[in-house]
Amino acid sequence: MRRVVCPGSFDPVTNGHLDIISRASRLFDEVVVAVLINKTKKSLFTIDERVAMLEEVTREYGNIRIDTWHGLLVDFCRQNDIPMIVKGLRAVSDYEYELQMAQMNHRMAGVETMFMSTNPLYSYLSSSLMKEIVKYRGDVTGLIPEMVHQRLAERLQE
Ligand code: COD
Repeated sequence: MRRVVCPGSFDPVTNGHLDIISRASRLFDEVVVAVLINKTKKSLFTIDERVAMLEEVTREYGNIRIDTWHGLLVDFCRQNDIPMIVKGLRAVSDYEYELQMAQMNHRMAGVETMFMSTNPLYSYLSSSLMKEIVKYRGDVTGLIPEMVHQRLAERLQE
């Protein structure tokens, strides 16, 4: 079975994430979306809330599994028999850090990284920007799923 992992914080999932996940779902038998637990990073949604949103918005693809992990991504890959990571590259600024991680992950465990160029519709999109714009009631139409928009608005405007 050809399996790939799409890792991230997903706080919350955006249409940029979904674009990469859906494209990967057409290339691999199974895409494992791994929500990485980073206790030093302050998040808006709990891990369970992020997982629930991801499950809801990826259900239509049919070959997505959502999981969580605390620790090195390569250990998750080893444990789940996953030989490849998929990442979206938004801009040159993403590239240097992503390249460094890809090389380190390959050195540590022989895990490969596949980079997909971001859909230009979403190249300026990040979870942080979505939080800021929704907080001040800005327009995020087409940038996050409607259900995510509702939960963000509830959380940020409560
Ligand atoms: N368009 C396309 N792709 C996008 C977009 C967009 N608009 N936004 C995000 N993405 C993709 C990127 O590939 C990004 O890496 C991924 O989605 C996740 O994005 P975020 O913002 O949810 O998550 P990050 O950047 O906080 O996640 C970083 C990781 C958790 C993936 C990384 O830190 C990691 O692998 N940590 C594990 C610990 C580890 O193994 N460390 C050693 C590394 S050598």
